[in-house]
Amino acid sequence: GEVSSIVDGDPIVPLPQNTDRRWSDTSVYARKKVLQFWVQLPSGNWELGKVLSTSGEESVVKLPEGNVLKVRSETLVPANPDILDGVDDLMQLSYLNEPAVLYNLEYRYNQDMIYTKAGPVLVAVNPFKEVPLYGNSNIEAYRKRSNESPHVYAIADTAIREMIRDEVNQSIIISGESGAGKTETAKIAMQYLAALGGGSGIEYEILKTNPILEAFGNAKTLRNDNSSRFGKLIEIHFSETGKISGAKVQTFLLEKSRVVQCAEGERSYHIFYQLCAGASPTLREKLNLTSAEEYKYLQQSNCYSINGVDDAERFQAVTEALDIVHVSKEDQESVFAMLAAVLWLGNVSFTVIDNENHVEPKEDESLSTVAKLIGCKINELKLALSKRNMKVRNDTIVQKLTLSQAIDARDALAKSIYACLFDWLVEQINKSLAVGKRRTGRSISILDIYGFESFNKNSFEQFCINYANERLQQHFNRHLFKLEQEEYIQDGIDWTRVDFEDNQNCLSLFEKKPLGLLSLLDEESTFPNGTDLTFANKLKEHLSTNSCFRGDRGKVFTVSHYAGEVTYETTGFLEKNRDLLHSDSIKLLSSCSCHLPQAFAFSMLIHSEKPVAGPLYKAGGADSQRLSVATKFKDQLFQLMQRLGNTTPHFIRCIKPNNVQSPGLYEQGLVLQQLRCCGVLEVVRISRSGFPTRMSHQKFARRYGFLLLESIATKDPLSVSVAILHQFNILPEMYQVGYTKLFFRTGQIGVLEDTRNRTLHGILRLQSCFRGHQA
Ligand code: AOV
Ligand code: MG
Repeated sequence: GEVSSIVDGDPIVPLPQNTDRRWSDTSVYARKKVLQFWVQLPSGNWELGKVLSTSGEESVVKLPEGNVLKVRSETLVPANPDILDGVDDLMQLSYLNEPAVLYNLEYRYNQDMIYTKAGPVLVAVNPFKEVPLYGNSNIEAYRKRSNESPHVYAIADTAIREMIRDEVNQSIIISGESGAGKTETAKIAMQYLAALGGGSGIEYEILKTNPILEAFGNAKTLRNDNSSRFGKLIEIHFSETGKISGAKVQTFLLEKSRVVQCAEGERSYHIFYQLCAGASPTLREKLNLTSAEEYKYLQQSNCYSINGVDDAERFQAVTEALDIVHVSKEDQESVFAMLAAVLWLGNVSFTVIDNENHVEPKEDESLSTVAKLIGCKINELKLALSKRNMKVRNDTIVQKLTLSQAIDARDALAKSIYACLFDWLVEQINKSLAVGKRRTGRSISILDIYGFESFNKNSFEQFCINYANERLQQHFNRHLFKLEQEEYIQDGIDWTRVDFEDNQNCLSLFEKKPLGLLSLLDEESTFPNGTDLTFANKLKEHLSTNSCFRGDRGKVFTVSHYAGEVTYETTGFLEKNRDLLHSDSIKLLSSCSCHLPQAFAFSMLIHSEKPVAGPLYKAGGADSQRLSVATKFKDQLFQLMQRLGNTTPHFIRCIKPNNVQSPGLYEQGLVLQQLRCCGVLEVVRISRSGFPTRMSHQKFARRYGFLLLESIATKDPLSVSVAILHQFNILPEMYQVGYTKLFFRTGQIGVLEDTRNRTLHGILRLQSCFRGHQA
């Protein structure tokens, strides 16, 4: 375009494959007249500087505040001319280097332009404040295409158009670190789709799934006051006329452990605090509810409120949302009863009854309230929390529980009730949103999965979350890099291969059988004598040859993820992976008089891998047959990848500009690290130097053939295509003709589309004139 011609010569920085110096090679520019350079200060931040003099290998540069600095010439990175400040697609930058990209995003960010394109990918920088970019008038502007600046709305709009045009399902895949803005972005995309309307208020219902799922599945963490503790895929279905016809929510691996324990300064799931703060006096009495501060499960993190959030108000919003997705008032009350039961379970304490440390639950208010809320006899609850039926050969023996076993049994019950409740709610939501029988249309799926996590202490949850992120990263890589290049090569296009960082090695580390992280975890989980330490030792014994793995001392190992190294501590891995709920507890739930516990027990049983032989609730035995948590998660993930594989993906990369959730603060180092690990820069480079738009000869001929002014002798699609290209004077360097497809540089097809649309409108107008004339 006009701007890029301002700087002469080859605009693309050649990328040496060796990573660290990739952007610092300035040899190409040494000969050129670049006015400004980026200078890296000792802090790591980049600043614009003017070169005053160069002698030998050193240059003297002047910084904006007047400071003069002597630096090694080769560390100077050329800066773009001012006219390119804040371009809305990084592809337009003449000098595409790290500081230039950082500066461009920051420049836009400071003006509340939080969205920027990076070729085909949308980059969203979290503003941590309200920005005037949303709402109906903005939606309208994107629908009419009168606003073309990068936006989630624009992505959603493209997805709709491509769904209709290509008759292919679409997906919007949102990724980024914890707190980067994925969930908000997903909601913004849903808003746009919902604005298309449906009928019978289905679109409104779809939007209302958000407050429900967030109340039950989000919590305050140290990174994010509203952190999603589950992954979510929402599939929105459209009728043939492009109206919303229904939706389906799928969730992934809810972090159950949070129900019974969470770290200082974090909170358990929002709904607990909302219930305690917002329940009506009648409900409080029914559930024997007290304040959040009275519950042990909520006490341990010593954090009850979130700045700027009114839990009582949120509770009203959640109940209204439940009304809208048709959860009856009775069912809602049962849901709240389950929540109260979980809270009261946490308060159940034990007394030691003999000198072998065997215990019994204290018969107090907590115990009796739990029994009342789930609908069982106090004695049955007592038994389930203090004894275990074990099957030894053909006999059943009763084993008394020690204090720590009893606490585990209690916590396992609380976690299971909560997790089942969550699943049950998702099921109700899905029933309410169900697509009618005449399901003929297409769908757009929005994926909002927990971001890559790396804490000081990383456990099983981070292990699973980061594994999922590796899978998604591969999907991204595959799609944007591999497919891109393979397609050029297959179609006989001249293309110089670009290497990119593949994460297959890390994925193999997780998935290889029998010697991979997941297999070894499952194996150790089934050994009666397996412990977190024997597990760690096994990993070291078998995996040390993989370059992504490092065994550290004791129960610690480190994985080199695409986004950085994470050190995991195996404490609790086996237990969380086994996720045993003893059959006595299942039996207890199944015998309850309330319908939710019964439903939970039922779903736990049918989700066991093999049906339990003999009497339905045979004591003992059944536990070992359940699929491990990691394996279930892996299966879900594979299904997800398969589903996504059949869609046209649209990627949104969310960036967190600071770690303190505050507006206006843009930390270069933090942003850079995220840009690097999600491959945004490589994408831009490939896209710009390549031919990102492509269309088969047939399709091209069909779509634009009618625009030909002169008819040509042959109907052969290739010849028609070439004739069209000539008629529109498309410059030869702007396209390539492959064996099966045409490849275009960015923006080229837009010109043709505009002409096509104008012509079509002209024809329609003529037709309606004609009809009017006839009438
Ligand atoms: P996440 O989904 O990526 O984290 P969220 O979407 O929850 O992150 O965003 C975190 C917070 O950033 C939100 O609660 C908002 O306060 C703010 N925010 C994000 N996007 C916007 C926006 N477009 N406009 C205004 N504020 C925004 V996690 O689920 O923790 O991985 O697990
Ligand atoms: Mg989230």
